[in-house]
Amino acid sequence: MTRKLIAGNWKMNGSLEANEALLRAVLAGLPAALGADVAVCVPAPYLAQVQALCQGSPVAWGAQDVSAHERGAYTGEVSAAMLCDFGCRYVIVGHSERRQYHGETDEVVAAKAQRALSAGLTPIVCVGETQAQRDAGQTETVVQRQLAAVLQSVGAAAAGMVVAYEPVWAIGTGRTATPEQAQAVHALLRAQLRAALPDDRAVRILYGGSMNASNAAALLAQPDIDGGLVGGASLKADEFLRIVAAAA
Ligand code: G2H
Repeated sequence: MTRKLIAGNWKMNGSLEANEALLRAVLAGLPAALGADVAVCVPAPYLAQVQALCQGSPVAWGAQDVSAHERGAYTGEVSAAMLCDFGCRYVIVGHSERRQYHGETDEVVAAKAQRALSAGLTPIVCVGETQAQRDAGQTETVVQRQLAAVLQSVGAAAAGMVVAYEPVWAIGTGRTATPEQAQAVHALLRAQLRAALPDDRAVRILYGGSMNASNAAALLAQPDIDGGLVGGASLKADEFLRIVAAAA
């Protein structure tokens, strides 16, 4: 069975003081024999702090975005090499909040995934449909188009990435996809990966969207759900630890 990955997405939350308290509580609460991979994706200014706190622990860390460019005159951007300098293993790309508020297209997301893979990072590539798209019966078309853009751009290197299915209507709303709804989309994505890669199980497919301690076990029990990308619930140590326990 694929080892599951539980990745926290702190979004634009935190402070030096709050991060330290949160991470110390998470590190203290993890079991010695951890049965899942755990990571936190944090705001870029806190990478050095998180690296110092998590180095040598079972918790990996990463960022929430990366530039599509290698270096140069791109004010405000953070390059993949810079993330590597701070020990990042993961970087989220194409989160719906980036697509929605920053106009990231499938092509931009693919370029970011490519840049991350070239630098040795594991991109967590997010796909997902809006409520209007779901209502219009376009879920399949939308998520497959979003994933296809990345697969076409990165080719066989896609084996080094993680995919996250995050239905936009379930993000931060408290409205989770049912395990069956999520599984149906994960199975589609799995089939698409299977057609593109020799070992489709090499790519973990996470579910994201109001995952919490109460719904995690049922979601993670689905055959094609390989973990979770956890937003709000990753900001509470106890809640996050219970999600990790459900995955282990
Ligand atoms: C979806 C998720 C984390 P939340 O964005 O990426 O956030 O769990 O708060 O819905």
